[in-house]
Amino acid sequence: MKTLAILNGPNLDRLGKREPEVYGRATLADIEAALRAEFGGRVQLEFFQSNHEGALIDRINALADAPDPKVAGIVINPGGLTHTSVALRDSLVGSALPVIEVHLSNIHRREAFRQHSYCAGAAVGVIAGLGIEGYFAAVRYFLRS
Ligand code: DHK
Repeated sequence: MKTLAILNGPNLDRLGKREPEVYGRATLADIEAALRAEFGGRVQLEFFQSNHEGALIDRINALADAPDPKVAGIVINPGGLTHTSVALRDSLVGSALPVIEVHLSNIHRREAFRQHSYCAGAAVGVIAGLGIEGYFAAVRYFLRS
């Protein structure tokens, strides 16, 4: 069975409470439960959330250095680090693992500063604006690829 890492960055621990009109009412625990319910028998899902850039980078580097079989892919919502972090991008590129970047909101309809993603260049694909469906679509992609 494949293993996928589902990584979430800063402030995504407050999903459900934080700007629900933008990010929805589902909590991160709700998303994890829904993904496990949908895909549990078909793929092993490893969830990790941190508000700290370095902790995310440490996790990605550990995934990259893990003995084979490594995770089959990374689904990451980098939160605000999307728009700021060269270091996170470098870690994703350096991992040589396939990455899908997910955003709950459509970052391209929002403030100008959200319309550039440092991480997108490290990703095979980017999903934005589909709410929690974006995580489902990303996992489905890895299951089929
Ligand atoms: C989540 C965040 O926390 C923001 O900083 C990004 C992203 C957008 C999202 O839509 O999931 O700009």
